[in-house]
Amino acid sequence: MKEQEYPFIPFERESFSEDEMLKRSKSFFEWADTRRSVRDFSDRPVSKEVMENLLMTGSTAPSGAHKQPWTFCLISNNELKSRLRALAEEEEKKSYGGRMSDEWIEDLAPLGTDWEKEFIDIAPWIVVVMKRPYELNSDGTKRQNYYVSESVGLASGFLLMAIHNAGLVALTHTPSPMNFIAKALERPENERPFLLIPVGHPSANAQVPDLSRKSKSDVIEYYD
Ligand code: IYR
Repeated sequence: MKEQEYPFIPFERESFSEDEMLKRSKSFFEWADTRRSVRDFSDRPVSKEVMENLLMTGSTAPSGAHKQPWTFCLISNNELKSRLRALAEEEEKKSYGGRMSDEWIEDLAPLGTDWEKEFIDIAPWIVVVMKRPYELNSDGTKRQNYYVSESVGLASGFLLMAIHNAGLVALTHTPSPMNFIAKALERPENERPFLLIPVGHPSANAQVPDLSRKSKSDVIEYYD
């Protein structure tokens, strides 16, 4: 290794035989493939400690210059949830009522979505993922973050997998436009809403659309 100005530490990892690797990669894929976006939530509680573990897993994601340009707003307050729901529905009514193109509405038809966002009231937790394009120094100056959407997308992906691993369900909801969320949560000027994610248990009779995922040949291009 090159001489480093900053400290480095030895890298530790688990290592597996080819056979173990094959088994582990296959079973992890099969498990990941059982994750579904769920819209029918139960109000069954989930502890704050569980939620903190999930969010800290999200926060292990790689990020541009290791800036970790995210904040997870962890909401359980019922009054605030209802307010967010009302505001989201106000926007969604406009979106479904004409702001989205016919093609978009047609593409969403198999998902069974509409402007109603009951899950924001029902799910025990709402996570609002905020992205931070820059940091605010104490003297009021700004310090840039990098690849912010990529970084926050990765953190959100890690979070979704952690939620799945805990046997819980989530929905990556994107009310659009989302500016109302930053306002309702009184977030600082360097934060922008990225995703609103209800987290909890599914309702007893939850259903999901009968969708299939793209195959290997659809998503992989080989350059051997
Ligand atoms: N934001 C709307 C519409 C919507 C858009 C996409 I792309 C989806 O995959 C699902 C919904 C909503 O949340 O209903």
